[in-house]
Amino acid sequence: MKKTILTLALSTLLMSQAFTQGSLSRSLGNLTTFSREGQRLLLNTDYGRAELTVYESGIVRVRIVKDDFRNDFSYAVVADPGEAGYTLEETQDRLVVRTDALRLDISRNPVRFSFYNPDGRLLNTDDPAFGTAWIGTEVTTYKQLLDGERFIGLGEKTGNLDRRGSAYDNWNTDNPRYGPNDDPLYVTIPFYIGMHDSLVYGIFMDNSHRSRFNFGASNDRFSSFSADDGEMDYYFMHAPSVAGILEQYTHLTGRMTMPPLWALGYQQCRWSYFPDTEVLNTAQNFRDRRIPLDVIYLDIHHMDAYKIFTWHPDRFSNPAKLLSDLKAMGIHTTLIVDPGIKVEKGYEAYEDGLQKDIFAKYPDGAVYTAQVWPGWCHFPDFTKPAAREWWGEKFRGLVNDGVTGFWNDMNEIASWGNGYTPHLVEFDWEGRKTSYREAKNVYGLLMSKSTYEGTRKLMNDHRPLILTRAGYSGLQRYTALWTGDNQATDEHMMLGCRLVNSIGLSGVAFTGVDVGGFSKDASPALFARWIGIGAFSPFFRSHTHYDTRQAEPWAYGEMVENISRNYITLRYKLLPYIYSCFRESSLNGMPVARSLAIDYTFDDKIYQYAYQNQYLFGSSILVAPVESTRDLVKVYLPAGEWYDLHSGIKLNGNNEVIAESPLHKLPVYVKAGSVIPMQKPVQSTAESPGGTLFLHIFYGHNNSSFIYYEDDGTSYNYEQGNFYSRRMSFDPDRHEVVLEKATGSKASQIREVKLILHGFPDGTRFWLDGEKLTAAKGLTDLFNALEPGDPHYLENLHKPLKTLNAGFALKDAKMVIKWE
Ligand code: NBV
Repeated sequence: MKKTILTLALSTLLMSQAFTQGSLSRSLGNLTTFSREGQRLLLNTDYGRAELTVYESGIVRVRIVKDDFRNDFSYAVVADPGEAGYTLEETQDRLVVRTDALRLDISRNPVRFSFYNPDGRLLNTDDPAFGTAWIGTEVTTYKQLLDGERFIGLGEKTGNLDRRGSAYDNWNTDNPRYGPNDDPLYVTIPFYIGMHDSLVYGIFMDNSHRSRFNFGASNDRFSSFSADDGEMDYYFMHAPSVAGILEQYTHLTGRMTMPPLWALGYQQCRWSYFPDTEVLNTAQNFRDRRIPLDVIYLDIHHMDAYKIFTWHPDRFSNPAKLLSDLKAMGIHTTLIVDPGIKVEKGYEAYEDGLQKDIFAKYPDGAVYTAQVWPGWCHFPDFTKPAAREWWGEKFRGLVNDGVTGFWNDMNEIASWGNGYTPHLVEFDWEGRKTSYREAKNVYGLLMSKSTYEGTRKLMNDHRPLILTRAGYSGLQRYTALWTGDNQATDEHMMLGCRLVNSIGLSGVAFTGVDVGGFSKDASPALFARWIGIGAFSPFFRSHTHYDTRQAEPWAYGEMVENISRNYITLRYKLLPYIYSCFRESSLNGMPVARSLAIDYTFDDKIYQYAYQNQYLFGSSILVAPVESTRDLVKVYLPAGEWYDLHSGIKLNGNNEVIAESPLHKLPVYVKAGSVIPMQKPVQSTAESPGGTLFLHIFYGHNNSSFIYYEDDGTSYNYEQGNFYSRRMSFDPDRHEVVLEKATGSKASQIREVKLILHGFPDGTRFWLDGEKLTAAKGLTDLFNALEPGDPHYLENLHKPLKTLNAGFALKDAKMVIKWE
């Protein structure tokens, strides 16, 4: 045994020497000197330098350069290092850094990093020969691949949930009609989570140059991450669970502010609804058909010659009137905004932008020009503070007209000629100056930031809906993200679930796809199925290309209209639950659509091809997406017990089940022991849901707790405590559901609570604070989402449910419901 270790150490040493002496690549070499400065440890090596910062006890930042460190600046990271204590031990062959949550070993000859948990179990270690190395300006960190190691995350990336065996490129790209394995797409989130041996860790490489992540593609030796230029700058995170890593990553890169409540309703889009009468007709159709709707989108045809911040004079001759008519119907309007500003004498944004010097330029001072929808355009340099201010202020007219949503498109930057932007175009980068090579991947992030900050201010601190196509780590602070130009195929619908889940694993909770598919015509079946899945997606919007068929929920015949109404209505009933999940995300970074890898990390089954698209919507609802062509599907129910939403039947977890999946029945399950708050259906969030909260309690053997949350839905006053929130927990041992004392300074809208009890044994009796609850007659299961819908659905629903109902007044003090 000893001999093997010795041989290994020797060969490592030889490898590292051969590497540094003869090859094109060069790594750090040996440690020469080091010093400790507060949270930082500075290392000088034969060929470079490293700076380690104990950011938090579970987070260490690693910076590595060949020459000197540059200004320490990031568009992604918003947290400063904390003051977590650590010890430094020096031995002959290594330095050892210890915090409460991890241990970092730094070998001296050569310098390599190995991370351990506090019990001394290996989390992650450099490839002994390569470590961090350069080929020209390209810098790469190589990590040893460990047995059974899996990788998840990296944001908007195609492929499998477990990314082992794949490699990816980060270079924000307008990739129209992308296929299910295409890469890169529109967004760069250079953050992933690795797991093995019941241990998890996260790595975020904060470098916006073109970068590559290799999870053991075509080799079984290392995983690696590299950037074309700049520093190796990565954050190593360790926590006991995936959720803990997400909390750490969103501590670093920020969390979302609460979106407006209306943005969680159903949203209708197409390229493009015009003229104004067509927009109103579409809206009226929703109301006439009793299909709930909160938002309608205006795509590029709303503009005059595609000039941003303008209205088409004939198609939209009185926009303020149109928007107020829509508002009166309870509908918000979202407008598309592209970054390209048309080069045209007399066009205000162009003249003013030139005069204020806000556009990106060539090194010789000429303004960069490329062609896109309006023809030749200039592009604001969003890395320049004055340009961001300028852009934000430009929305004044639109905000005055009543626009409340802003959809940032084409911000990769996309232009004709394959979106090719010459690398030499220069960007301000807060005064430091850089080229497009470094600025491209943050362009969408900063456009969204400018749009968010500008419109929020103009809307007197009411919440705008911001949506973007491109972005970089941290985008969740400003905007929702959709996955761009997908296709109307089953394959894409399933891919969309993986994309949304992966984006959720990367700090961005508010995300969704074009429901129905952007290019190609959806079949009626596909549209119906997709609406079902969309209802359980954080961002719920239908959208389609201009050359596709009519694509509103009623355009595919009566059956699809009914199914759509059913699922959209169910979405609205679930809003108290969904809104509470968004609040959770804004507090701790947990996504709303949760890959099963979050809660069932080491259950191999969830990574299988057949099950990898499944996810939890919030903490309690399991969704098993299925193609539109299948009436039966195999579903994997992870550990625990699960109620079939449709039949009410309780099933054992750790189990593969065959689920019926005709179009009106998306396989959806509720975790036993859950408490799910719901409301009565409404046609939009502008309509009051009344004062009754329907509290669904699903009997089970496990404890659970859920934090119910309300605020005014439109302002940021919740940041000053103006909200209403309370923990609701289920305890099967104590036979109790407890509504903890309410917190926050807002009064609840709820006057009365109705309990809808699922799966309690026959004859169970209930008490509220010692007083017996009587079962009210006539109230049926609120999951009955599908009232006016497909008759077959109704046949099957409820029958096996054991439902007891009782209503009682809500008070803010602690309330205890007991059963026997
Ligand atoms: O603005 C038109 C489209 C839009 O509908 C779509 O959602 C974006 O992803 N936009 C792309 C430009 C079209 C390029 C072909």
